[in-house]
Amino acid sequence: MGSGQVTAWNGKNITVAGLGVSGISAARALAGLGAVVTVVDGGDSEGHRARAAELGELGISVRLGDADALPEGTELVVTSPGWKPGSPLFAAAAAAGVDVVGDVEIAWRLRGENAAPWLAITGTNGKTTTTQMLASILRAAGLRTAAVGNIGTPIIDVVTGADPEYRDLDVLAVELSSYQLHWAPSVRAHSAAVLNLAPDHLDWHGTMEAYAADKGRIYEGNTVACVYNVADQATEDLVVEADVEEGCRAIGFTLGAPGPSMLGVVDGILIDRAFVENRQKNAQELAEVSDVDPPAPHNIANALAAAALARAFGVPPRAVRDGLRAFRPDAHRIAHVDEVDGVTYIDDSKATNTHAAEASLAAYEPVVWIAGGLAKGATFDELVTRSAKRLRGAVLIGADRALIRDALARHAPEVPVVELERTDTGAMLAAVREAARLAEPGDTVLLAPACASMDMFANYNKRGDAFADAVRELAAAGA
Ligand code: UMA
Repeated sequence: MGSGQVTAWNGKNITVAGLGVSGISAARALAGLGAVVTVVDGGDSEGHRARAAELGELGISVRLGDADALPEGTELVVTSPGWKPGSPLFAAAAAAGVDVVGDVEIAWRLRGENAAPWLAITGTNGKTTTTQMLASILRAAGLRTAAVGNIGTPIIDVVTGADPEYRDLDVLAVELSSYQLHWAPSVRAHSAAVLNLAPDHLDWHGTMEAYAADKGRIYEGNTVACVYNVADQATEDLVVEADVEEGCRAIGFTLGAPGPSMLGVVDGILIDRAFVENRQKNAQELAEVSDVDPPAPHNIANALAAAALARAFGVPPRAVRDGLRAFRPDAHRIAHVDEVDGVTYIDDSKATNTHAAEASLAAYEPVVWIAGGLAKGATFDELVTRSAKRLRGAVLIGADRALIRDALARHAPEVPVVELERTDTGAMLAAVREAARLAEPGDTVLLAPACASMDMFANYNKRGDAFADAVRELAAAGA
């Protein structure tokens, strides 16, 4: 970081919104540069107080319990991604003529000279997996990298080198959520990908158009490649609308045979027709479909997007293959839990929206579907219509289960549905037992909730763990 950075922030009065992962890293970094930092947070739990005390020791003030008013003298608000644009704090900032930006914007502004370029990834589903695949490919090419952004170590800690593990990186694999993109107007990636676009987080963004526009921000100012999904026209539209650097190319990925300037699949081989000499005639083999774990269609698409970004960065074909082979998916993403009485139990707790749940349901038949939770403004008619013929039955849990029940009643009235009202810790075991009752040998019981988990669980990991525990209990009871 140059000395100009220190001067720019020294003595600046900054309000950080949110005392979570991103707020804490922003507050620490900015206070370290001499800014006068106040953190505000609507929560006031024991955890919040403990974190406030730690920041207090660094000279950072924290206001808990009331986060609506703008602290006196604020010159800039740095928000955590989860805060909705309509929050009263931002209205107060607008009224006072104070800018609001996010932690990713601060990370971009705090990058040192000769900073590592960003390869950025967004999309409704598959972001984390694709970002991790990309990091694995970059590592296989001998590059120093980290998977950051919406996952892992806060991005500010990585770019400032606050975490020594991340010093002297060659390139960053950056997962960006629509929230983070909304608050990051100056970020300019080397290359970026939008994997897919389906309704999600509409309670935060207000409309599908606003959500898409925020996702599309990722292409702004790209220098080498804008990677889009050939099967999802909306992602290509975002490329067309973006203002990119001269010479930046649009690169498609497809599960079919690739045209020129695309990556795709031919006879079980991942093929590059974008980053080759004479792309009209030539093609480069990258890897086999079986090198991708799991080799489900949506995951092959993720691998192609990761490969496209790596190739845009100049990574050789062999490193794409080696990186994909070395990659293992995280837990709770279509994880095989067990087989009990001839029925297979699959945990896709990560399917927190309808688009992800549909991709998951498409991989199994017949299936007993465990779904429900917080709908986040979604509707379920399309998902149910498209998946109805695969369903042996459905078990519904969580706060917004009635929305799914009504969609099933409208479009799949013949499918037996069990609704569980209980939300206590035993609820998942009850759901698994009901699913087992509906299932026949050869069926799959699939947890793909199409909803967020926070009405019943701390997060989707805990929901997946509860499912796996329940399946184990079921197996033990039958043994
Ligand atoms: N808070 C308020 N008022 C509000 C909203 C939140 O006071 O209106 C407070 C809460 O009391 C809490 C803090 O703000 O103390 C939390 O802020 P936050 O929700 O932005 O969460 P962080 O802990 O800072 O984590 C965020 C991302 N969370 C969200 O986008 C909701 C994390 O993504 C991300 O890993 C982290 O920054 C580091 O960058 C999680 C996520 O769920 C994984 N992301 C969404 C997704 O993937 O679907 C987008």
